Amino acid sequence: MAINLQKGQKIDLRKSSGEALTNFCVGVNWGAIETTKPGLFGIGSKKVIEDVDLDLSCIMLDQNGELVDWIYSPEYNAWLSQNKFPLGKLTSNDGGLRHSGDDRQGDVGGDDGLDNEIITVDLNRVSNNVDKIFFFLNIYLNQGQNFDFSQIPFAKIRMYEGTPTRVNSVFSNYDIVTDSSYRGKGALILGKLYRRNGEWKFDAIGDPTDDKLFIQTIQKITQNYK
Ligand SMILES: [Ca+2]
Ligand SMILES: [Ca+2]
Repeated sequence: MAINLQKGQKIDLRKSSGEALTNFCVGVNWGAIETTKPGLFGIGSKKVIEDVDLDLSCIMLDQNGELVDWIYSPEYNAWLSQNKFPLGKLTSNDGGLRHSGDDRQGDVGGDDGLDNEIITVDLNRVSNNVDKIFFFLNIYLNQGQNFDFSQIPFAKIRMYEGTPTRVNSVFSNYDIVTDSSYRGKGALILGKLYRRNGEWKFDAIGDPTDDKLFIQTIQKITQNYK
């Protein structure tokens, strides 16, 4: 049975068999905003699809809270380079975490049952100096767009065993849009994997923030969540 996570809930990464969960996917599933508008002269109606670009990222901190590695989209590298920030990449240096790539639209025509951005985790490969891995989500607004989490038809996070295109067994679910505290917010600190007494655990932080850029979310995490 999958665990339905509540904000702030801390869980052990143990399957019902008692075995440690070490290989899994952290996936976010969401929909594009679809509305029906009346046609010209009020004749008929037409469907308008507004793309929703969410970006799932993570950063790795050591025991002292220092940033040691990161995964975020390389799509922003030109801007990152201009502003002297580290460039985006989709794989951690130790190879323990891999991102499936940027989805800029969300599901059209309802939930397709698969996650749109996924970070595949192999905890056995994570470098010994990584003590915490924070996952976070940012809304990227294209020019002329203005919406927040409450307007996205659905947005859910889950941890599951499988691959980006195959879900074998869901370990935990976390429904974002039903939480009213996410109204008007553009970013969300989802949760962290952390080491405790030689085992990995997960804390579903679930804190929304006003950040417009993922760089701001990274700064917030490294300043306030060590
Ligand atoms: Ca995206
Ligand atoms: Ca989907």
